[in-house]
This record gives sequence, C-alpha cells and structure tokens, in this order.
Amino acid sequence: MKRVFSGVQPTGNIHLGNYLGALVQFPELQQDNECLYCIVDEHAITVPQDPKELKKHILDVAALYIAVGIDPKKSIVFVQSEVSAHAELGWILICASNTGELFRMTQFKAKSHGKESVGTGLLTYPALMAADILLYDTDIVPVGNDQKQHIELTRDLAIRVNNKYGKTFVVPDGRFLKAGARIMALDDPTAKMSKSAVNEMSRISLLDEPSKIKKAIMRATTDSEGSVRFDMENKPGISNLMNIYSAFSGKSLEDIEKDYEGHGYGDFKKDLVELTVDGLAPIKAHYEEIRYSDELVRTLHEGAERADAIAQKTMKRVREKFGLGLE
Ligand code: ATP
Ligand code: LTN
Repeated sequence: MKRVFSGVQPTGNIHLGNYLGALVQFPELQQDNECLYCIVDEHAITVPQDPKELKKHILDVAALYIAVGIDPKKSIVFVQSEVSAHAELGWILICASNTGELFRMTQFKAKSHGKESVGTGLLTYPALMAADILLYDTDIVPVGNDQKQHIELTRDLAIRVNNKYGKTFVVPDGRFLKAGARIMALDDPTAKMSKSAVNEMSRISLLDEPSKIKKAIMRATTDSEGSVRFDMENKPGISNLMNIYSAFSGKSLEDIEKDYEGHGYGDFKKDLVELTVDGLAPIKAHYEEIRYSDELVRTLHEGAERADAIAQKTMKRVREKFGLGLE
C-alpha cells in the first residue's frame, strides 16, 4: 500500500481549480492507498487572516473534503495545527534549505511582487509544505500544476537529508491530472483561477448557485473565431472551458472537438453549464448535511490522533539522525 498526502488551505471558497486539479483525485486514491488529507491552517497564516473567518473556513474545507467523497473511516482527515510535528519538522527543513532556492519559487515571486515587505512565512512556506509531506513517508502527492515546483523542492530536501544523515525520508512523487491540472480564470484565461481574485465571475465555487454558475460560464472570455478547438496558446479561453468540460464529462478533447464541429460557443457553453451544475449538485447537497453536524469536529479530532501517531515515529527518527535532544 502506498501513502498519499495532500492539503488545502482554509482561505476561502474552494473553486473549480482546486476541485478539478486536486480534490477530485482524493476519493479515487483512497481505494488502494493509505491517504491523509489535511487542512493546512498553518499555511494560511503566511498572509494575514481574520481569526474568526479562519476557524470557520477550517470546518468549511473539512466538510467539503467529506462531501466530495473522502471517507474519514478509510482516510485520515485532520487539521495541520492539531499535529505539532508539522511546525517542528517545518523548522528543521527550513534549516536544511537555502535562501536561494526559496527565493526562486515562482509562487513566492508572484505573491511578493511589487510589495515593499512581506511576511517571512511566505518565503519559508515550501519547507513547511515539505514537512507536511515527509512527516508521513508519503509516496504520492495529488495536487494542481502550480505546486510542481514545491514538490520538486520537497524531493530535493528529502534527497539532501538522506545523503547527509542516511536514509531518513521517503522521496515523494507529485500526481497531476491531464484536464484539471491548471484551470484558468474565466474572465482572464492567462491567469490561474484563484480564491483571491477580486472579480467573482472569474471563478466558480463548489457551493455556487446554478444561476451564478450559468452567468460566469456564459460570460467567460473566449475569442472571435467561434470554433470549439483546443489551442491553449492562441485560444486560451475556449481551451480552458474545454478542459473543464473534459474533466466533468470524462470525454477527450478530440471527442469534444468532434461533437461541437459546426456549433458555436453558445451551444457549447450551455452544455458546459449543465455539466457543471450536475457535477457539483451532489457535492453541494452532501455538504449541507455535514457542515453543521457534531460528527465533523469529532472526525477531525480522531484524524489528528491517527496522524500524530505516524508523525511521532518520523520525528523520533529525525531527531536521532540530526542529533537533536538528549541521548
Ligand atoms: P488559490 O490560488 O485559489 O488561492 P491556492 O493554490 O493558493 O489556491 P490551496 O487552496 O491550498 O491554495 O490549493 C489546493 C489545491 O488546489 C492545490 O493542490 C493546488 O495545486 C490546487 N489548485 C489551486 N488553484 C488551481 C487551479 N487554478 N487549477 C488547478 N489546480 C489548482
Ligand atoms: N501549498 C499548497 C497547499 C499545501 C499542500 C501541502 C499540498 C500545503 N501543504 C502538502 C500538498 C501537500 C497550496 O498552496 N496549494
């Protein structure tokens, strides 16, 4: 059995990018693997957060995890800050990393761009992400494409520590999907769909009403050519919508092109609205049942206990290898 680990930040409404890039992979992996799915609240505070909102968003993400099909009896679902070993190993891996490699991360460059000053956590964040993954001897990390560079750094750190101190960590692999790995903003297909974009019409959140989904898709930026053809470079708008269509329908891009030969964008978009609304409806219905049940918090406590038991074993090994603490 392989070990799987992934995390989502409790920083706002989970959108189609998060879902089709990462979350959609989570339930299918739990059949044949031992999975840990984490709500990474310590990552969220790399930028300022309102404490009340953060607490609420932690439970929102937990409920969505279960609503998309994660079974907390099979997988371990937990909150990062409830297992103190994340922060502990995070520090050790900060010490194992160089400032140069952290300054090179494109996410750091993007988030610090044009700002006079940013929090240090924004720079050291990939070492904490590496700690999340390496703590559990993870083999597979299902994520969106934007995390590729962070997974590479995690691998580099694992290999570096193993070379210096002897075999300490498992070297993990990222798992990226074809259609959903990089969903772009609906109003600007050159930018990643994001929780933080100002324009609500740039994204579809998993809990959006059908009327909002319809509006956002019908208004989505396309081009003047009018043919449903995949060409990310020259036709990024329609290509992005085709990726979403493919992810929800399971159809290949070639089949979608064939199906819409001779049709305009209007027909395609109408069908995409239906596919998206139908695809998200069961998640939304399930979410409402879970979010305010007492069971949810109990599940998270239990998850943290199970995660902590694994993490403590790794930490014992790490302290030993690094020469930390007493004999
Ligand atoms: P955002 O940019 O929307 O604020 P994020 O990337 O900062 O999100 P998370 O919520 O932690 O942070 O992301 C959870 C998962 O969603 C990660 O695996 C990430 O790779 C994936 N993801 C985020 N945005 C997209 C996107 N536009 N397309 C595909 N996958 C995405
Ligand atoms: N960095 C990720 C969230 C994240 C994560 C992880 C993903 C934190 N720790 C461990 C996979 C494994 C993001 O911003 N999307």
